[in-house]
Amino acid sequence: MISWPAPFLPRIPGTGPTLHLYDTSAGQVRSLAPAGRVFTMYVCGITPYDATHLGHAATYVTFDVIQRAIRDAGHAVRYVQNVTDVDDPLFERADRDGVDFRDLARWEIDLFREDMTALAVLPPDEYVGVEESVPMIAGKVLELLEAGLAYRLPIPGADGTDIYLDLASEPTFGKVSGWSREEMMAVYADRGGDPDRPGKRDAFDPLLWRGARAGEPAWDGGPLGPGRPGWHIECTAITLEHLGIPFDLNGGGSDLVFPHHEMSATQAFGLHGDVTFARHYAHQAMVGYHGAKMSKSKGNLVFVSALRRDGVDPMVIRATLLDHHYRTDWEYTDADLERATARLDRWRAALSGNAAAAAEPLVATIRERVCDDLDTPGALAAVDDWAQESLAGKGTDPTAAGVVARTLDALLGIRL
Ligand code: 5CA
Ligand code: ZN
Repeated sequence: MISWPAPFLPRIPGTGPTLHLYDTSAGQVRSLAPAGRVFTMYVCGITPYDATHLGHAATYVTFDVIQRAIRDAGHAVRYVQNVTDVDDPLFERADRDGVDFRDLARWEIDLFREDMTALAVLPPDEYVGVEESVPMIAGKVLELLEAGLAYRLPIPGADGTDIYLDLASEPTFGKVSGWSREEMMAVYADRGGDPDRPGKRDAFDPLLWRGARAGEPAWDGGPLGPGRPGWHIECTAITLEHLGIPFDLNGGGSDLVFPHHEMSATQAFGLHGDVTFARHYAHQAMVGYHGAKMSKSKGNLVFVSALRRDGVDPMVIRATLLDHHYRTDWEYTDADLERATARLDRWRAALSGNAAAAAEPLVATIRERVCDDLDTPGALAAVDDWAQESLAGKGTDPTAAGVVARTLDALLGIRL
């Protein structure tokens, strides 16, 4: 499917350093550069049954800053993102509202595109829906079945079968999260797993193909029978098809570490025989609101589109997100927006003076802060210092403002 328009990426003097980023799988900060000619990244996309909230926006802005840092270091980037437009929550919401699930998905994807455009997020090179990929994904499930790595289970009370991956045949299971089985079990059912399904060989075996049920949308699965893909196999298959493995960076919110990214990698081993799926895993911490993780199922949401409708400058939203380190959970309050609004006002004032403090040290500090595990709050604080100095009349450089404005745009995605 089409993604959204790419914002202009201004050129700035020099080249940035190598990005250092925490790798969830290694449990430490590691340098991140393309293993091949082009940096390859896959970030898990939305399930389009509701509008983009600040938690989603935090995730996509974080990976946007990563992409900008990789480009600033002189590398080309190839970026793939999926859309989970075939899944239970989408069908349930569509049923509740009496609309076709395809219409609901189309509206929400359109809104997401608008939000991403307003937030100046660089679009993926390939934006891939599940519905348009069902035959390809079904082909991968069939491969696993024919290789003896998956098994069928009868659907209780109906014809047909579901298909599960046999984790006993997957030696890499557990390597992405590094979690114990107890830690996995504590979240598995909440995150879409079905540990108690009778007949499963292992409680964690992931669903690869859900056979058709009455009242549920289903697609032709050829030898698999009618049905639809499970959640994790969609990201494995789309990655294999559109990016290839191993690839440089797999990302999403921290709620995807287990089971989603664990299973995505495990299934790829079964299909490709390569022990490495992604070379590096990064995860955005959870953004909360009113005491809980912002989530569509809980309904405690602050929508990007609602803020925009209320007249909030999308750059204020972006600056709010960047003022929180990506690895720290945080809770949104209205004070966040007020702080960011005042901050961008000061920056604009400093940028519109006749002379400002020198740009080069600030450009170097922003690069250094961003490349130190994405210390975006530190980068914003450095801009504050520069603005304060400039507004105090200490700067004498008439060209600095232009360089600083282009740097804020290129590295942080903040257009003023
Ligand atoms: N379609 C799947 C991924 S394949 C999915 O998780 N969709 S989602 O709509 O629920 O979330 C979209 C992205 O936002 C995911 O990367 C998810 O990890 C991230 N996300 C969801 N809620 C939050 C939150 N409260 N804070 C930060 N990131 C979040
Ligand atoms: Zn995914």
